[in-house]
Amino acid sequence: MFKQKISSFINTRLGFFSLLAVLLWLKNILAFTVDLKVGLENPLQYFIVAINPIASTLLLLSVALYIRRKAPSYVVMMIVYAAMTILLYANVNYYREFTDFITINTMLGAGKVSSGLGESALRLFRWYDVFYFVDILVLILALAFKKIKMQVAPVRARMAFAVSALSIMIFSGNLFLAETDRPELLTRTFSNDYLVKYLGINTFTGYDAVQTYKTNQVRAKASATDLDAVKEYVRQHYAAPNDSLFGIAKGRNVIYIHLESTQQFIINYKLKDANGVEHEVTPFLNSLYNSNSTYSFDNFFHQVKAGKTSDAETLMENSLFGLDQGSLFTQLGGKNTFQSAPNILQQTQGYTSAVFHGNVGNFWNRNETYKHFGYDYFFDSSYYDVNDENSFQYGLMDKPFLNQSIKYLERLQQPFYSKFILVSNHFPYSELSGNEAGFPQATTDDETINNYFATENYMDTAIKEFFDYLKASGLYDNSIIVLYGDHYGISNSRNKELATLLGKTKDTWTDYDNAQMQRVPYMIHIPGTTSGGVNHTYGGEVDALPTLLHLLGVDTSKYIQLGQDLLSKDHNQVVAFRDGSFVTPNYTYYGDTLYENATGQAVTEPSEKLKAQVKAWKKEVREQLDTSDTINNGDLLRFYTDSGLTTIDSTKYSYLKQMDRLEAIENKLGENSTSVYSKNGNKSTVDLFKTETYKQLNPDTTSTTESTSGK
Ligand code: GP9
Ligand code: MN
Repeated sequence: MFKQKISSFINTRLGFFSLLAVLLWLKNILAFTVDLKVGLENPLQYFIVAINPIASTLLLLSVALYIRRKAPSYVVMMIVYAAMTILLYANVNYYREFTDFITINTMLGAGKVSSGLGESALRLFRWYDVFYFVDILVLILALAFKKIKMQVAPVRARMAFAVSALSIMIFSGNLFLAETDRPELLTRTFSNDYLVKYLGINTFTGYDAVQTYKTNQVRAKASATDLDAVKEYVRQHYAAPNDSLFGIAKGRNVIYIHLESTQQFIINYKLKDANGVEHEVTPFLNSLYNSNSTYSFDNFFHQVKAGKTSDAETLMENSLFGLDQGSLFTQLGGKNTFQSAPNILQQTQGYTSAVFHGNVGNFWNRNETYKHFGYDYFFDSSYYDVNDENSFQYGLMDKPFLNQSIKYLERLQQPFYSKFILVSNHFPYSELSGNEAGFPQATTDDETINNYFATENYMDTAIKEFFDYLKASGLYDNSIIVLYGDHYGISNSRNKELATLLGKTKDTWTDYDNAQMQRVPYMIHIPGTTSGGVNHTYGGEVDALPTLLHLLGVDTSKYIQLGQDLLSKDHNQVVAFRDGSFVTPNYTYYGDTLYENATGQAVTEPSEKLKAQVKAWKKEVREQLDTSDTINNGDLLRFYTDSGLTTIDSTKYSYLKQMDRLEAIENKLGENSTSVYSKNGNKSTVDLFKTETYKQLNPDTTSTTESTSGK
């Protein structure tokens, strides 16, 4: 009886439509259960993934319901159905190889990408993949042999419209839940994983198509002549290197250590525990900071916006800003031409380059962006042993991360330019568990603040272990090690709570203080030199690249870089924030208010002279930001030839099977191989990395906190 009802329902157009919708939903569930590991963390996320295909499936299929004639209506339904299946399956297959989803650019560039599609799609085939397609054949046969009858009477227009409207309602609900779980999803677009997890494959593809269209429009309008103003800006703002420091680190390996969410206030900070005993939070970083082999900066500001970590990377390695909205990495990273640090050093000094990061490669679209930056290697979480014990939401914890990186680091040909992106000091600074627990907590009313010190302390120990390895392996002496905080860790909304720990009070805390809190550490450690010290120059992340290149003896005058060498006598100390606010040594302009640094008070009645000065600063800051946007949005570096650099062909880069590549290079070079491994008589130096837990290092301390989170 029931069976009969179903089969007669399927013999109606609406019934057939429903059947297709259910089948597609099942295929999505299959895909997300077996292959698409988008990191589901809570019941709400499971629920969202379960509903995310529904809205788009109904909407696209409902197009056929508006067609009155029988055959065309069924044909359109089947075509839409097959197309959605193909899109889903193509993504599943692509994900198996690249742990990422197919963007419009990937589709357009498919012919150029040698791996991943076509031939390797076959290799990636799994037996159960037949479930994606077998039903299409069955349905076609069933229709052809009239096992499923096609209804002649059309669906009423009102009904078709109701289905479309329903799909839009479901979509709104879906989006609402997505934004509840992950605020700013669409404005910040963290990664394709995130978009697919929350919105489904179809919507992701549609969203990506719109974004791609928009960027292509701007790009199409840009031309080489737009570069004239940019070149003029760069010419006027060029700061010549300091002669006594130019080239002091020439030919050395570069090791960048990206200090996640680390602010300058943590340097030399001592946290009082419940008994009033002081604990130095980052003893190792402090020793570097205070060393005369380190050029340390105490007025160095981050300049990121919504792209957070990725913006910091953009700034540090390109001397360009991130975008005013969203992340440059996700929007343009896989499309634009860049003249980034790894590329410049490769082409002018023969450096090999590599990034190490314990999170999935598609976070912030790094796997694509790094190719455009010219990174030879990118070791993402797929290269590490990551499990529930040693990782958290954003990937591998810093100690195992640095430890496990050695087996790759030692195989790089020297000199190398490398970047280690730490991550365990990431919001929400969850309590450390087991043997890593024990560093005291602060006792404010804000949990996030309270545990920040413990994760900072953990990171500090991880860095010390890494330095010990560098010394033991001999890498230390011929390297320049640069450490920088990427952005604030405690947001402005929490700063009042933090105030008490900084010797200030909640009531007197203002936006002036918020602005000053945007300082992040910037330390250039050059073993063997003794002319370092704490430099009070005001500067920001945009200034890092020319600073580094000059130390490496690279002339930067022919590159399009918007920052200035911090060690140059010509360095201009107006530090732009991405929203147009700024800090200078004597004044701070933040949240539309001008403050005097000496008093921290708002300047309510500025003199005419000061007014004119502020106006000039605002203009200067705007010009720097606008120049950056013109370059990035118009992809202007594709027209820039004066640098003498050959444009990167990103399709020649791949981050698969990198160990094979490293070994092949060593073998080919034989005696001339300069990797640490080769120099060590083809023996690994992995054992030189010594790691210890907090408990091992502090056997006397009893844990002040009972840890529950496990991460
Ligand atoms: C993720 C990590 C964090 O891989 O780099 O990025 P953030 O959330 O700080 O921008
Ligand atoms: Mn970050």
